[in-house]
Amino acid sequence: MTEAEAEAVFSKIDTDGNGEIRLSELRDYGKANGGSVEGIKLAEFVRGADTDGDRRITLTEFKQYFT
Ligand SMILES: [Ca+2]
Ligand SMILES: [Ca+2]
Repeated sequence: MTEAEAEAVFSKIDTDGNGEIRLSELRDYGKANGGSVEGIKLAEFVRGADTDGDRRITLTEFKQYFT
């Protein structure tokens, strides 16, 4: 996806708007989307996108994963 599309998806998931996605935000998003983020299973997404391993996905990590 494009950088702008990735940012749009990110802001949908980051419901408190603090610029990082916590696991609970991801779970809430997954519940509404059949357990996946853009067709990728949540567990797989976290493993792949959380490059520094702090269990939060920053916008930078998110964009690196999707663009
Ligand atoms: Ca957040
Ligand atoms: Ca991280």
